[in-house]
Amino acid sequence: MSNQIQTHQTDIYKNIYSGTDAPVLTKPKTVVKRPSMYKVILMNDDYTPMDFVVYVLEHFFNKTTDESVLLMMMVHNQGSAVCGLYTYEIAEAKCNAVMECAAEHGHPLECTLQKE
Ligand code: TYC
Repeated sequence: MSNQIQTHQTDIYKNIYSGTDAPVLTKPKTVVKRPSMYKVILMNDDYTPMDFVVYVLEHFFNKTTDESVLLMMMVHNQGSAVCGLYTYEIAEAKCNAVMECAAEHGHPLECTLQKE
């Protein structure tokens, strides 16, 4: 998605006549919108080893080992947890990278995106 910075230019250099015949240039209105943010949600399953989930949280979400263990246990006990908030492209890339890495190691670990 390339809408991180959207310019909205309705009146591009509209000519306004100012009493005389001389044209006056007005500045275009530029509106900068914040990009939408997406939660990456890690899902529990019965098969992925706990230490693999800790590894994933450390390596893909830049968590410390302590944070990763806590978050992994939260997913294990509650079914899911948010492990990061990113713009769409980054959230999607993280999600795909995690599931690809898990599949390469034979684990069914899944994560999903949820718009903030
Ligand atoms: N429930 C898994 C187990 O008991 C551990 C696990 C935790 C799996 C978090 C996935 O996202 C997950 N081995």
